[in-house]
Formats: sequence, C-alpha cells, structure tokens
Amino acid sequence: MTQPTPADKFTFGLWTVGWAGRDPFGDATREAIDPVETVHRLAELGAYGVTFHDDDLIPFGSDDSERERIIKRFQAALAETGLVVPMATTNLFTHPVFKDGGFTSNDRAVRRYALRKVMRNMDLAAELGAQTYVLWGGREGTEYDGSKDVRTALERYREGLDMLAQYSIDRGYGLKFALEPKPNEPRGDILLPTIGHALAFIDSLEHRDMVGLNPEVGHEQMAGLNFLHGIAQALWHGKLFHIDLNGQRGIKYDQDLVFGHGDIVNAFFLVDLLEFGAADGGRAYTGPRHFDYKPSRTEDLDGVWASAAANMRTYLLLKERAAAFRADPRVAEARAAARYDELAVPTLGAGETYTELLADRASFEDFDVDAQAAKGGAFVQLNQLALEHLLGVR
Ligand code: 3MF
Ligand code: MG
Ligand code: MG
Ligand code: MG
Repeated sequence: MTQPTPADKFTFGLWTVGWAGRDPFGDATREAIDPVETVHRLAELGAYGVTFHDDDLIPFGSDDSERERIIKRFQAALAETGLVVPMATTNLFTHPVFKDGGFTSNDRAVRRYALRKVMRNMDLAAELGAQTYVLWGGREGTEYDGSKDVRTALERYREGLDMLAQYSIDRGYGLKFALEPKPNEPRGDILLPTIGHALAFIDSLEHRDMVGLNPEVGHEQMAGLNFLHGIAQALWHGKLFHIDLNGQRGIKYDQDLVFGHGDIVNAFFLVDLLEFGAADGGRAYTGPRHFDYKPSRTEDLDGVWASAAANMRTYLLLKERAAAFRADPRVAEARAAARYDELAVPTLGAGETYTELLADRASFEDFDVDAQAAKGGAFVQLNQLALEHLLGVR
C-alpha cells in the first residue's frame, strides 16, 4: 500500500527534483537533470504525471527549431512511460525583465510581454493535454509601500486573467486556472498573499468559474496560517483546483521540504481530508497530489530520487494511518464525546425560521448556560488518538 502507483495521482514539477541547489547565498550543489531523465525516473518511482514551467522544459531564449526538438523529445518520453501532464505554468520570475512583476509591473511593455509568454505556454499545455494552468505571481508585489498603487495593480491582475480565460475559451483549450498564493519571497510583499485574499480576488473576475486555487503547504505556513483550514475553505468554495504539497517548519523562508517533514500532524489531517473527507459530506478533491518541494542542497543525485520517493511514501503512510484512525471504534467514541458529528446538524430545524427560534424557550429562557458551559469538549483525547495512530500505535 505504500508503493506508489499512477492510481495515486502523484505528480512532480520538473523544477522540484531538477533544482540544482542554488540559493541566495550559495552556488548549485548538483548538476542539472535532463527533463527526459526526470520523466523516466518519476515513472519508475510510480508517479502519475509531471508538470513544468515553460523555461524548465525549454531554456529561455531557445529558437523555434530548438523548441520543437525539445518538445518532441519530451513527448516521446511521456508516450514511452505513460506519464501525463495535468498542469503547466509560466516562469514569470527568473528573467530580470520580471523584476517588478509580470501582470502587475509598472512597465506596460513588460505586462504585454508577460501575457504573450503565458499564452505561448498555454498553447503547449493544451497540446500536452493539461487541464489546469497554474499562476504563481511571485514577482507581483513590492518592497516599498510607495512604489505601486495596490488597487491599480489588482486591476491589471484582473485584466490579465480575464484576457487569458477568454483566450482559453476561444481556443477551446478547456484550461482552468489555479492561482497560487504566497505571502512573500522573492518580493517583500506579494499580491494575493493567502488563500483568503485570492478567493476574494477571484470573485471579481469575469470568468470566475474558470479560476480557482493551487495552495501550497509552506506558503500558508509562512504566513502562520493553518493549511488544513485553508484547504477546507477552498474546497467548500469549490475552488481547490490543484495543490502543492511540501513541508515547512514555521514562519521563515520558503523551505520546500519533503511533504510531512514540517508540521506532521497538520499533514496527517490534510491527507485525511483529501482522501477520506468525502465521507463526512462536503466537496472532495479529485485532482493530482502534486509535490512542489526541493531536494535539500545537501543531497546528491541519489538523494534527489530518494527524496522524491519519500514524498509519495509519506503521503501513503499518512493515508494508511488516517484510514486506521477512522476505523478505530475508540475514535468513533471520542468523536461522539466531542459531538463531532453534531456540527453537521443544521442549527435551525427543517422549515424553522427566527420566529420558531424566538418561540423556543429551551434555546434561551430555559437554557442552563452554566450546566452547558461545564460540559467538557473531549478534544484532547481525540487528538491523542490521532497522534497515536500517526505514530503507528494501535
Ligand atoms: C514558489 C512556488 C512556485 C510555484 C510554481 C507553479 C517555483 O514558491 O511555489 O514554484 O509553485 O511557479 O506555478
Ligand atoms: Mg513554493
Ligand atoms: Mg514553497
Ligand atoms: Mg508552489
């Protein structure tokens, strides 16, 4: 059960295992990996698919014939291995031209170039059969409060997204867009910093039905937020289009650790929600389980593939533990004590309005607030059972 297969829908970005270890303070510690090799290695490890930024696959500045040659080789590797490309995205952050952003650069020429770069890679994404197009606006932001009118920047963001959605419709690509929030890094403050900000922004879009989220574990945790809560809310809004799984240890730089190597308890309940949450009612997640992590720069190439496998193994171990947690009669008992299922009972009865609520003396006049307040929540016991299952204690 902990041996991944394509049915588990695990996917990896080319840029994840392909990260050579260059950081703001040090040079690369590993050699670049040929994307074709990545496809083969991921397939051997049991992954379902691979994702990429345009420039991960086709080095920036390649001419048209080189571009065609690279795409053909990549397609051949996909055909050989059966790996799919469910998602693609654009690099609007590496080249210095994007130093003040893509869609929201103060410089209009940069904004027009950024949109063209995205459309070009949407063409390729559609050709490769992708369903989701991710937009992470890492350079859309500021260091200085006086450098940009944020309201105007959001107008430009909206303008860009409305146009790209129209492009997908007109070309019949069927792509859905997934915005990836992040609070900071590389910019001092990034626009659409959290799931909540992005959800509110999506509501302002012309094609809002085509736009959802690609939340990343570490990004929400960098803002001190509870990732599970963010994912649950995104699901509730019908906006969890994609997900970036990884690990982060607290409020600091973006660590991109292996999934589970950060907040393991939150990861346990996240896997429980993604895999088994449908049993509690509410919307389920059916998309790829996408890892956006970085093999630490201490690792050699063997370590890269070992860390890729670790992401999937940790996910499957958590899935196994979550299933055991749910099947444990002690958990059912603890949930009953915690009145866990009672939350699913609507607060008002069928057909009831405030008139009946006002007439219901038991709800107020005769309600014994002190006796009610004295009842224990029994939440700690429930959490301890989760922890014990997580630790493999039966
Ligand atoms: C940065 C990220 C990005 C996005 C990627 C997908 C380089 O912190 O998480 O990875 O996930 O651009 O659009
Ligand atoms: Mg990230
Ligand atoms: Mg990250
Ligand atoms: Mg990401």
